[in-house]
Amino acid sequence: MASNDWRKSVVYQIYPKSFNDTTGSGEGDIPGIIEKLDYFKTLGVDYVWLTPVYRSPMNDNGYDISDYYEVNPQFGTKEDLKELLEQAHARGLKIMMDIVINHTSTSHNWFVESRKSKDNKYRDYYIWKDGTEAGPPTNWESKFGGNAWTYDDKTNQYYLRLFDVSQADLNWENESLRKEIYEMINYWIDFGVDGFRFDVVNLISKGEFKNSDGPGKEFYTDGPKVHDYINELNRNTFGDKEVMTVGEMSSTTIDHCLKYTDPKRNELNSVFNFHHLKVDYPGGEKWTLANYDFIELKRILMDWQVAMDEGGGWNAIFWCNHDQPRIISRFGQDDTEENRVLSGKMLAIALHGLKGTPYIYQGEEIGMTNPKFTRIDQYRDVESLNAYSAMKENGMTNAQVLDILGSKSRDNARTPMQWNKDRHGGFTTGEPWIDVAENYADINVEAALEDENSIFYTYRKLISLRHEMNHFTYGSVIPHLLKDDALFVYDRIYNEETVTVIANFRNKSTPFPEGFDTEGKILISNYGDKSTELRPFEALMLYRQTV
Ligand code: TEU
Repeated sequence: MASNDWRKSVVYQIYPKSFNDTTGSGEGDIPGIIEKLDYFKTLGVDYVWLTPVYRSPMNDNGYDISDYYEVNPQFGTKEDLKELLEQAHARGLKIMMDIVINHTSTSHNWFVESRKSKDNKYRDYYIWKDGTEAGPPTNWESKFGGNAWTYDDKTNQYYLRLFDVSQADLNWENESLRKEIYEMINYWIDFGVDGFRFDVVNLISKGEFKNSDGPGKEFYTDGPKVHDYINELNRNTFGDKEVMTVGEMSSTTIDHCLKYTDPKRNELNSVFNFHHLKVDYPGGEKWTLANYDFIELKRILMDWQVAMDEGGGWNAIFWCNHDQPRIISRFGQDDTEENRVLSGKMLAIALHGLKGTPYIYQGEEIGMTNPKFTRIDQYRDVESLNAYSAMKENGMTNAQVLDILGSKSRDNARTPMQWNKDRHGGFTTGEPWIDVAENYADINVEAALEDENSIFYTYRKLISLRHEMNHFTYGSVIPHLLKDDALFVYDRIYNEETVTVIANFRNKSTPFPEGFDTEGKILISNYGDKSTELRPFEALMLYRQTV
C-alpha cells in the first residue's frame, strides 16, 4: 500500500448471509448491502469487509469456494457487486473482499480434476499422501473435529483438509497453483476492490508430515516458507497498489506477526490474532464453560500492543467476528438493559483506544447479544454440529451440550442483523435461514438510531475520535495496573499529550486507582460525567497535556 492513511481507518465487517435480504429468500444478498451504504456513512467507518461471496456449496458459509471468479447466485450477480463498489466509492467508502487461499471447496474444478488420477495435471494442487498402518498419513486433527485427512478410494490416497471434509488444503509448493492464485487476486484488484482479508493465510506453508503430540499445529502454523509465499503474493499482486490487506493468523506468535506486517518486508499491512479471545478456553479447550480470565486478557492484549508498537508492526483490534460469540454476552453482561448498554459501551471504549485497525462486526454497534438458542435444530454451523455430536458421544447430556453451544457456538454471531421491530427484525420478508434473536424488538438499528444514548453513538464517537486525533493511530501504548482485578487502564501518548483509557470490567464500583493521574478532559464516557469512584462497568477516556 503506497499511502499511509489506511492506518487511521476503521473497518465494518459484514456477514452477507445474515445482513439484509432483499428477495425474501431468507438469506442476505449484495443488493441488501447496497441498501445500507448510508448506514455505514452514519456510523462513520472507512472500509466494509464482506466475508466470502464467491460461488460455493456453502458448507462453511462461503469459506469453501468452488469458483473464485463468480458470485454465489444466492448473493446476487457480479453486476450487483460492481454496483456495490461504485455506490460505495461514490460515498467515499471502500470495500474489502475475503480471500480464502489455504483451501478450496472439493467442488472446485481443480479438486474435481485432482482426485481423478495421480497423474492429473491438477493432482499436485492439493496435498495427497498414502495412508499408514494406523490409517491416515498423520494424526493431525481438523479444526472442526476428527482427523485432518480424508481417504479417497478413487486413487487410494488421503487428502489434507485442516477444516471441513469439503475444504481441501491447497499445495502452495506448486508454482502453477501460486500463479493461478495471483492471477485471481489481480482480477479482483482490476475489478475495483480496495482491500483483502486473507483467511488463515499463516497456514499455507506445510512443513513436515509427521505425527504430533498434539493436534499437529506445529507442522503448518507459520510454516517454513510462509513469509516467502506472502512476500511473493505481495510482489505479484497488491504490493504497489492502493489495496489494504489484513491476514487472519491462526495460533500465531508476536514474532511472526512483526514480520508479516513489517513494511520493509512487503508482506501484509496488518494481522488478526486470536489469543485474547481464548481467555475463556480452560486448558485451551473451547467446548467448556468457564469465566474469562481478566488478568490474562489484559496481559495478552498489552503484550501484543507494546510489542507491535515498539517493533513497528500493525494489529487488527477487535472483540467480535463471525467466528466468535457476541462480546456483551461474553465479557460484558446481557441480563438487563442497563447492564447491556453500560457493558457494551465499556467494551467499545476499552478496545477503541488501542493501537491498530479497529474492526466492528455487524450488530456489535447496536449491542447485539448471543441468541440463547434452546434446541439443536436452531444451529447451522458445521463446527457446532460436529462439536454437538462429539460431546454427545462423550456422554454429555443434551442440556449440557446446548448450554455450551449457547455460549460458544459461532452461530451466536451469525443470527440475522436486527434492523427494526418488524417480523424477523426487518432482515427478511421470508423465513430466515437461521433464527433471529428473540430480543430484536428491543435491540435493533432503528431503536438505536433514535436513542442518542444508545451504544451506536458510542461507536460513532469512537470512530470520529480516531479520525480526528492522531493519538489513537500513532501514539505509543503504556499499560497500567496489569494485576488489578477490575480495571483495564492504558495511556496513548503522542506529541506530549496523553489519552488515558480507563475501563471497569466489573459490575461493581471500585475506587479510582491510587497515585494515578485521573485528571483531564473527558473525551468520551459511558456515564457522561466523573464521580469519586468508578461505577459499575464505567469507562472513560481522559485527555491531558503530559507534564
Ligand atoms: O477461521 C479460521 C479459524 O481458525 C478460526 O477462527 C475457526 O473458525 C475457529 O477456531 C473455530 O472455532 C476462518 C474463518 O474465519 C472461518 O469462518 C472459517 O470457517 C475458517 O477460516 C475456514 O475457512
